[in-house]
Amino acid sequence: MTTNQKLLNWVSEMADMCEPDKIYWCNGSEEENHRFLNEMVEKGLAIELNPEKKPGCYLFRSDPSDVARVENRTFVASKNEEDAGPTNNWIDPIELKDKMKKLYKGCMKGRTMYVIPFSMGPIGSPASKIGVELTDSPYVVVNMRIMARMGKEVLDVLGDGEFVPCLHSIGAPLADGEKDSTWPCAPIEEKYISHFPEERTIWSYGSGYGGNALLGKKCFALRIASVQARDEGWLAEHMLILRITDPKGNKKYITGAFPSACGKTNLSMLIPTIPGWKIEAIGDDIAWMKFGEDGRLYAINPEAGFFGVAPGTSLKSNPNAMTTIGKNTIYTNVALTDDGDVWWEGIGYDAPNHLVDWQGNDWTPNDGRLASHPNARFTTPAAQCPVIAPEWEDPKGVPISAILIGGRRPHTVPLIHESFDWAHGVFMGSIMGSEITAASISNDIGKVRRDPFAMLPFCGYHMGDYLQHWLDIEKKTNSDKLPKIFYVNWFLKDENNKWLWPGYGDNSRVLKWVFERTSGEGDAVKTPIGYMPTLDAIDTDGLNISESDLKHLLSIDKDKWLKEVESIKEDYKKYGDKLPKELEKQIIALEKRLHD
Ligand code: O2Y
Ligand code: MN
Repeated sequence: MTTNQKLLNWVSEMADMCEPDKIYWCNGSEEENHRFLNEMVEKGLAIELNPEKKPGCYLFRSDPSDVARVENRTFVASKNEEDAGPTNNWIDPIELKDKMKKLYKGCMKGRTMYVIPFSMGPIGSPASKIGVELTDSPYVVVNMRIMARMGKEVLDVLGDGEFVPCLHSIGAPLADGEKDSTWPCAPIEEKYISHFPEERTIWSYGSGYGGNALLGKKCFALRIASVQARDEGWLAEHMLILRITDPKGNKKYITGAFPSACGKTNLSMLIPTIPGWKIEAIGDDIAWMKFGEDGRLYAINPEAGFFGVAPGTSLKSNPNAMTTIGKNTIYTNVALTDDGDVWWEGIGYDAPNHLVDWQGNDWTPNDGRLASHPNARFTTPAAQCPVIAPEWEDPKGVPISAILIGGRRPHTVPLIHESFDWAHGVFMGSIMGSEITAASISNDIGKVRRDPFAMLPFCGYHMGDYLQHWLDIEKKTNSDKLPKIFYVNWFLKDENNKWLWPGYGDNSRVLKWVFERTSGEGDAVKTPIGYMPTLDAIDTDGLNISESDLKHLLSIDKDKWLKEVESIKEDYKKYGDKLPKELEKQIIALEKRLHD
């Protein structure tokens, strides 16, 4: 097992508090995985899909109250409130631990406590970090096995070293003889997804779903890792990583930060529409970037799988994802067909006449209800992706030439612009975001929710300090070694609310310009907001797009940008004294350039 005394002590202390019936150390083997899956099928917690349609695949249905990350129950409990900043929920760590210890007391009665040693990043890579998750959910175990490297090999590499302790309970103890439900969890007001950044510890209680429960992902690889990255001089980011190859065989690596649900998974594995170009995936959600000896930033994907949104995934939007999820995949909250396959809205073909919906009820097409939950997920091994880059597990990581940032902006922000330099790129990252469309926040419809580097829900410390950390990265190397930063916007609309850019595989046309710019090529004009491609610099061969639409995509409206400046100034107020001075200078300089 292990001789790591700190780990043994912690497991025994947590077991004393949670009082599980049994403790099981996961070895990560195939046999163990099948055993857990079969047990869950036998207990009615999971459904094995038809092996002729979806070999090695299982369907789970969550409780309707436990279907997504819960930002309002996610806490950053730093010692000082100021260190968490205005965009995180803060509770004093002593008070929070007291509260949670009461909930944890006896919370695993009638259940097994699984010990999951896991590595974020390839096992043994100097860029990787180890965590140990304790959980009473076998669903979490089988998902963690896909999303991270887990088991005995990790314990061997850990030795007596440091690990991030991650405690998780679904918060549903079982009394003697009590029948279990199919997705036990605690009520919303008892859910806590808590981070203790100084201690590098995670405590999660009450939810079994996704980012709340698979603690290697958002909790460790972003919230805790962002604090480690700040202290150790690197970047833990909410970014995809892709490899792009030109027709001559030259390769470059690009990362991209986009807010949740902006198509990172699709972009990371897209099939280019321009002949001879190739895109291969390295990661679809998280990038850890550290300096190599040559002064360049190298990225690893700390994850081993994709936890993607099923609805909307189709042969049109993402054929490579559709192939990836054809086997050995865990589906959560999608609909079940009568022949043991899955279906969801936006899968690209009509629903059959009968389905069982995500809540286990009969469903027919004219019911007027969704058959799958909008946040239904697939958990699938990255290694199965037909376009996974061969070096996706290289322990050194891959050298990054360009960083993309972006969001959903139907107006104002052009298809692409490039920063003048690193500091200007950080400014662009600080102002990115999406226009608000959701009816639940209807007062804000049309306003921009700024989400710096897509990290607002995932940064484990003050966002003002985070932006300063990005600015400080420049001082660690020569500026010509740093990636170039580009702001992309696939979501521009015309006055009739029609998309101006086709998106999907045609986004490769924009990536081609990025590739060229990082090679000292690609025509550009200097504008007040950055460098923009000339009209003929974007390859539109074979694309049916009017010149006026292209002009709209590649131009800026100064009046709209002056309004944007006002909205940025307003947004910046929330950082108070922590707004980096450099960003104050950048907004003044942008305003001046717009007036010149
Ligand atoms: O709802 C959840 O628990 C999952 S959220 C998620 C999953 C995969 C990748 N990104 C995200 C996100 O919210 O950014
Ligand atoms: Mn994400």
